[in-house]
Amino acid sequence: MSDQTTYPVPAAWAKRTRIDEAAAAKLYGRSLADPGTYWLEQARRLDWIKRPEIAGDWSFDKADFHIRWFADGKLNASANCVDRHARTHPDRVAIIWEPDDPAEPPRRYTYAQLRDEVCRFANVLKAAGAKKGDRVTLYLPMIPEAAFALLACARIGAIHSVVFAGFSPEALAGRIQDCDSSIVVTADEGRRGGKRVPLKANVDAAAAHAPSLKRVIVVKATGADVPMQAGRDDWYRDLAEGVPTTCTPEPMGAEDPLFILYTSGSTGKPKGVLHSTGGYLLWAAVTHELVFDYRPGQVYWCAADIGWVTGHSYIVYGPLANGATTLMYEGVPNWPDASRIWQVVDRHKVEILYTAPTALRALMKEGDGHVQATSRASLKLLGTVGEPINPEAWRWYHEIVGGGRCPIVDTWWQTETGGALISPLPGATPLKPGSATKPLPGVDPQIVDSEGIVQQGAASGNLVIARSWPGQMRTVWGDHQRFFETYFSTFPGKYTTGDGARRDEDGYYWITGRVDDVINVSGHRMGTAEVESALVLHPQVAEAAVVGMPHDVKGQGIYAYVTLNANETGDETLRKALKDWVRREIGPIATPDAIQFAPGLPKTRSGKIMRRILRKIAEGEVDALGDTSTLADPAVVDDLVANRVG
Ligand code: 6R9
Repeated sequence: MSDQTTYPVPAAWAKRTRIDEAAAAKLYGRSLADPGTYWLEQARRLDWIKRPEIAGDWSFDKADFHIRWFADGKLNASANCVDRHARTHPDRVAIIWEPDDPAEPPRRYTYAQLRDEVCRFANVLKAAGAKKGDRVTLYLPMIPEAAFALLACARIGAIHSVVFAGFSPEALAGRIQDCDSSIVVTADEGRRGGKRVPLKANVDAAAAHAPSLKRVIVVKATGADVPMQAGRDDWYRDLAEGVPTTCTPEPMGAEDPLFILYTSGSTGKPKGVLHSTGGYLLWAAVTHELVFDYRPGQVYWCAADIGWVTGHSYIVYGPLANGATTLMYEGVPNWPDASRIWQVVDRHKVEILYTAPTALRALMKEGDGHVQATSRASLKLLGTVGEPINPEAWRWYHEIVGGGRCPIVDTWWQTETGGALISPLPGATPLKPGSATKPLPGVDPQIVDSEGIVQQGAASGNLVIARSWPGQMRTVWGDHQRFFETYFSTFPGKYTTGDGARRDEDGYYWITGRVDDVINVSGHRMGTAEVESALVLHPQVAEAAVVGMPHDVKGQGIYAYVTLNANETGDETLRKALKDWVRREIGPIATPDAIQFAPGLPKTRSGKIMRRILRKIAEGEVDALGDTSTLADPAVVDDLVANRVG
């Protein structure tokens, strides 16, 4: 798994870097030795309405559990991402938008134009009744309006909750209801890889299960004919007509919520991860500059979707807070063909590219020709996020894509962390393929064993973070108890990441994957319980157990064991019906890759499913099932092994 080759900082980078290895070590040391001074100093990069005088104020202990950063400060996130740059550099391009179809022209928005668009959108939301603290759900494709809508919410102090446009009406309805949101912003349709996604129709279907929903604002994206419900639905274009392009930013406390983003956990119901205004924005901005060594004028492209945290922090908030030129791409990496990413790089002279290992593996399979047909001479730095990158994909990215001259920043983080926590600094950190390398300033990771004992030196175990950092999530929406229980009760006094990791003799971290019942499918988190709940809703299904299986493009695939009701038989037709069912219930990313019909599941005498065994079978490691003697009926295992799908 681990590649022992170390890649030194390339000479060209060593020459131009603002932070070399010694400086990085010093910065890191200072951030932990005197966090108060360090963070108040860092906070100066933001424009505050009232500058904070206190930095961190937190305790992870049960008795006094609280997390606050810059609590006496006041600011507005959209003013930081838009207005201050529109004042100093009105004509600098803020957003380059590359459409799905390469035959269409890209669009560009300067900071001055972005300010106008965000203000207009903010005024439309206000007129629709959105106020400070209200939740606004955004269910949008990757169009510029998605960025405007996020920033418009931030401007008026409304809390945005973005729901990935690939999620089903059921998933959307659950997320609208959970945060009691009355406004949804959507589009007629989305476009991805030449295909249409019926977003407005999905909202209509969701509305039946989401009584809190009162207003639907529809952006015209494809011009499709969609039914509009009088009194509930309006075209954004109509509402925006004649609306002023100025809107005073709402003064927000640093601890006021900026957004909610739902993510899968190890239990059935997705959690509404809540982020703060000040700490989150600062973390996104600081890490965007450090990790990507961002310099004004560079074209930077994070090829994620705004529906995921990576899109929030590294398409919108981080880069725009830094006055960057951020590229937003509507489509998919391999359409019309496997050259598209590299063509976009050439077209816009992208210098920094940030994408996911799964996309790289998919493109790698198509052969080097698609890459070599393009120049990519503009590229200076490459990044990855979402899952561990296998050394083979790392080397391909480095040699074939980057021509050996671009460092790769492998950034480890989570929806909960707000931004990168473990990552190389491109001008400072020698790289080891597959390792996210070292913690960023302010981040204090530890490896603990199952008892919570802190391991020193080279070690493996559970990855925890021993102190708070500004970008940390503040609560689970509507369930503060769940927040504490999920993240701070397993190893008291520490933030539990849910990931396993190894630290090598050089202090480099190697993330080994989730230690809980979460599967990482193409860099997206799927709770096994969520897929199981969807399966058992099917009238023919009695019971289901879902585990991860190795998948050469997705990283992990979804393997479902399904027990049918008595008198039902599992055949190909039902298998397909169940896959479609889950796809409809949750969304395409949750579609099982393999379904095995199982007359029984391996259970302990107390009725607990032994997932360890199911995982081994799904992985094909049928000779290493371990101790099965505690099972209520050890014979079920033989059947499972004999009928393995693979
Ligand atoms: C940003 C994001 C978080 C989980 C995380 C871990 C995995 C993310 C990684 C990585 C190894 C990396 N993960 N980045 N594993 N190396 N560079 O992906 O957030 O969707 O919440 O997923 O993804 O397992 O715990 P999120």
